[in-house]
Amino acid sequence: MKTSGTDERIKIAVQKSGRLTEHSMDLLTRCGLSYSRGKDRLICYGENMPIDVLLVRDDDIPSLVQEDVCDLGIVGLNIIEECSLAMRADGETRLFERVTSLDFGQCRLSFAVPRGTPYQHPDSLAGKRIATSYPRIVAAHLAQHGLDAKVVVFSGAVEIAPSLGRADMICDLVSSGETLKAHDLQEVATVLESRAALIRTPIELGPEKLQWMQRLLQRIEGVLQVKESKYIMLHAPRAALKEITALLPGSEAPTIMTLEGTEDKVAVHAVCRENVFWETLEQLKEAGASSMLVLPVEKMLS
Ligand code: PRT
Ligand code: ZN
Repeated sequence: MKTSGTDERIKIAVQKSGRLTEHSMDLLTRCGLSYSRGKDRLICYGENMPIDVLLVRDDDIPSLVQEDVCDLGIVGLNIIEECSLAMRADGETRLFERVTSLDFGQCRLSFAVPRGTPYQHPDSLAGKRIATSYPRIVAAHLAQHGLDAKVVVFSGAVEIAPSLGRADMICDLVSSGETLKAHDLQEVATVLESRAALIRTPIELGPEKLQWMQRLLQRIEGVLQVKESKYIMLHAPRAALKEITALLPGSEAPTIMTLEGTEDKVAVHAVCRENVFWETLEQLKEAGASSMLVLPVEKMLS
């Protein structure tokens, strides 16, 4: 069995400069990683963990992870899907793995046509010239529907293809929809919902590296859980306990403590794995809760 190189430091590929950069570095910082930047500014050296960050173009991340230059990578599902299709077409049998989805980089890969063009999905795709930076995803979508169309590859500025007369429609990433609007295009169907994800090499890791990898993954899960979580403390009449605990969003087994000097009142402490909104507090109050406190959770390890 091939195991990852002799270097015992974990390498993570992160986008150098773009939409995912700040979120990716923030995630690693929240996992406790402190780092210094190399002179070439292409590598961040972990100071308190054997983890280094390679700053690269997002399109290169899957192959760096696939080829074991990096052990982990943070990249959008759109790139993961396009690269996986390319690697499979090249006959790769063991592909990099997707470890977990992250909570940033949300967008969708959608078809769009010039405003006012009649369109019925998917039949209207037949015979069209479709401009995209995701030729394999589009080709797979066409094949899935048994349709034939011409895929025109654009590496950027896909939205200008119809006005240049290079394509009848496009397939591109959309988040707010403003870019499509500015180019008089209309979104008609979504091919892929995307967000950033963590991927790992298909190569087995040596024991030391594996241990650090597991530690880091556990911390990442912790960071993801914490972002939405709140710690809630309140007083409740014992008789209303069932109703009150049912109102706590996403909480398992709250701690119930008797309040000194009272028979009928208890203190309830719970971690809520969803945000606690004012509406929830108002419902809790109506159910009899009082002295409610909602606190942010800083770290969590299950
Ligand atoms: O230089 P490098 O190759 O690393 O960067 P890049 O220019 O290829 O990528 P970048 O930074 O633009 O995006 C990185 C990743 O962010 C993408 O692969 C997606 O996973 C994710 N993402 C999230 C987006 C968007 N939202 C997004 N809106 N990537 C691109 N866009 C573009 C889209 O292509 C279109 O041009 O934004 C425009 C549409 O945005 P709206 O808000 O007007 O709809
Ligand atoms: Zn890119």
